[in-house]
Amino acid sequence: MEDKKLIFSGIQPTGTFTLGNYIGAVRNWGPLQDEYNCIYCVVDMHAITVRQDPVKLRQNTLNSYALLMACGIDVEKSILFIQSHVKTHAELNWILCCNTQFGELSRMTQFKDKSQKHPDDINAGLFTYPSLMAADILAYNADLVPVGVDQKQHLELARNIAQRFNQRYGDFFTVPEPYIAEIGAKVMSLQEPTKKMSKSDENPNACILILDDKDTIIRKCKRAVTDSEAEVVYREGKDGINNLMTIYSSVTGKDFAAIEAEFAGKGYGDFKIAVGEAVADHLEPVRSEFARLIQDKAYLKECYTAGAEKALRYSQRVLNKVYRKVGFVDKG
Ligand code: ATP
Ligand code: LTN
Repeated sequence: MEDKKLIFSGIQPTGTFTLGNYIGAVRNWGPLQDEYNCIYCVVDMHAITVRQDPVKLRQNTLNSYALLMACGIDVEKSILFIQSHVKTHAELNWILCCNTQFGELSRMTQFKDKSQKHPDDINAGLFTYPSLMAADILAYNADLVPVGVDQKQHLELARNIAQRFNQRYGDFFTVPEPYIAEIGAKVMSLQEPTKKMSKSDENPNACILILDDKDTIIRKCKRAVTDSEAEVVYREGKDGINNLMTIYSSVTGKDFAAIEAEFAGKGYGDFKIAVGEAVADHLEPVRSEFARLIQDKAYLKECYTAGAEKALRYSQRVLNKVYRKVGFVDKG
């Protein structure tokens, strides 16, 4: 276990995962398990930086945990847990907040976007969200963080926080690297293909959810906004088609040249149906595995309890050293 590099990533339980979450992040997490030591987390503490209905949050958190398993995370190989079960994250967050600058947090585009979306609740947690994310990662001294491209700025800040701490208190934290897929790091909205596909989009046709049934997926693909041409080619300015080609490529493994050849002389209608079918077929095993897992609440509880214990053991050792470094008195 010791020589392999360590991977950490997390996902918010703010709803069912979209195809964007899946292609950009979660689907890559399973295959990493053999090469790396992996720690994955459902970040419920991050989710409450925007208002959540408590009943739904609990349900979404359990669903997200089961979904991660259904997407290929094996609890025998990886540590999989729920963030609020492991107190070291909040404790390290405080130390890191004291090493994060107001100016740095003010520049975060996610903070600006979410403040604009929820002008009546620009809370301190939303502002310090990136410090908690840094705590998630640094509590395990992770080397690599697999995320979609939208999280790059947060990761850059986590690196700055780690470097600043190391300068102030002596080398300690590993400075984490982002790990971003070449294709599909930013899946776009089906309705506004210049915007990222997001769980919290109000237009249900804008995103494919990974638990959507086949008909729904095909219907959403058919309605996807494209352009007024009729050529399935990957080219600047064809945002809608580029996005559908990216999706199709991600689920079939075909490259853009092969896709262009396959649909030469055919219209967008045929292409959209093919994309919908390929996505639905690809997601079918995830859907059925999720349906099986979510029935067995006792088993899920066993898994997340064991995951939290392992995560705590690991991160407590790191936190103890941090406390010593900053000058807190040993509890003994
Ligand atoms: P919300 O809409 O609630 O802000 P979200 O859909 O952006 O949520 P997160 O939980 O914030 O999802 O992100 C989980 C992971 O999925 C992150 O690694 C993020 O980079 C990735 N991700 C999210 N949306 C996309 C997308 N459209 N394309 C590629 N990756 C994405
Ligand atoms: N901010 C991330 C979720 C997240 C995360 C993390 C990702 C919280 N903590 C640690 C990687 C590593 C997002 O996806 N919005």
